[in-house]
Amino acid sequence: MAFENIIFEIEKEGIGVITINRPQALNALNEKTISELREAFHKAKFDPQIKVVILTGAGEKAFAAGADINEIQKLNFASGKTFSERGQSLLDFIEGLGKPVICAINGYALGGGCELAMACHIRVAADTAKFGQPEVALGVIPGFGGTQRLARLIGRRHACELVLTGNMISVDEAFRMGLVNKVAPGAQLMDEARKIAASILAKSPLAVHLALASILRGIEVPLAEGLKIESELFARACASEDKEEGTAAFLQKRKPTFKGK
Ligand code: CO8
Repeated sequence: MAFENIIFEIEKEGIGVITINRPQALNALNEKTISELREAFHKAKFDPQIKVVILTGAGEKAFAAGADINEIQKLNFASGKTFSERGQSLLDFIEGLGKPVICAINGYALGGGCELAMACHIRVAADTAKFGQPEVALGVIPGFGGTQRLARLIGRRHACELVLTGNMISVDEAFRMGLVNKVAPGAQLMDEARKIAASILAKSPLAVHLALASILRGIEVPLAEGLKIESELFARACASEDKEEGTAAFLQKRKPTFKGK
């Protein structure tokens, strides 16, 4: 597929890999890159060949060093609001893709880059990665969901420190805070992400889809409502061919062959 600022590939076994490819600008997210990411994730959502997406950055230095500061400099009240809303809607789309998205963070994940990583479902980071929300140093605030997702993900205490100081943290600190799931040596980062993808791909695609929906829908509502959502989705899983196959395979001591139905 012909993109200028990203690479979109479909690997064997149902993995779509989207790579932000502006290493000369540390993969900063300009308008064009945001549009291309939107298009690629749209294709990934509706391509039945793709069951899991891995999102990463080109080069060894950065996953994404934020929104493009050249563009931020030109924003005023109205265009700033539109820019923020466009970024937020891309990240909402990724979070609600309906398929697992694994973020392989190969270097700096700053500002919009950290926000993009947070919209993914699982984050694996290179041991050289650095994280931060440095927007206040530029006189702005996180605008792609950072003030919201960060506090939900790692709690108000750590979120306030990161957003208010704008300081960068190491991957070890990010792991301790719960911002990343796993840390791997840089050279093994993609293999680690593929390992997680393979583990998901071996399971029922329908159950994975329903489980993800249950987590994402349930987290924003009171527990009692979340439990209702879970029961409904559990019932849907119980009525599926995958549940027949999964339980039969277990009882017959064989590997299941799931159809995603
Ligand atoms: N935007 C544009 N260009 C960038 C960005 C960026 N975010 N980050 C790096 N670059 C460019 C540099 O300008 C430089 O370009 P050139 O070679 O042409 O001079 C090139 O990438 C390499 O960068 P450095 O020379 O700076 O590399 P260093 O290794 O010295 O430093 C850093 C690496 C520490 C990552 C440094 O580049 C840096 O601090 N970058 C900016 C990080 C930042 O502040 N990010 C937050 C941006 S704001 C944001 O993301 C807001 C999101 C929500 C927006 C909502 C708006 C309404």
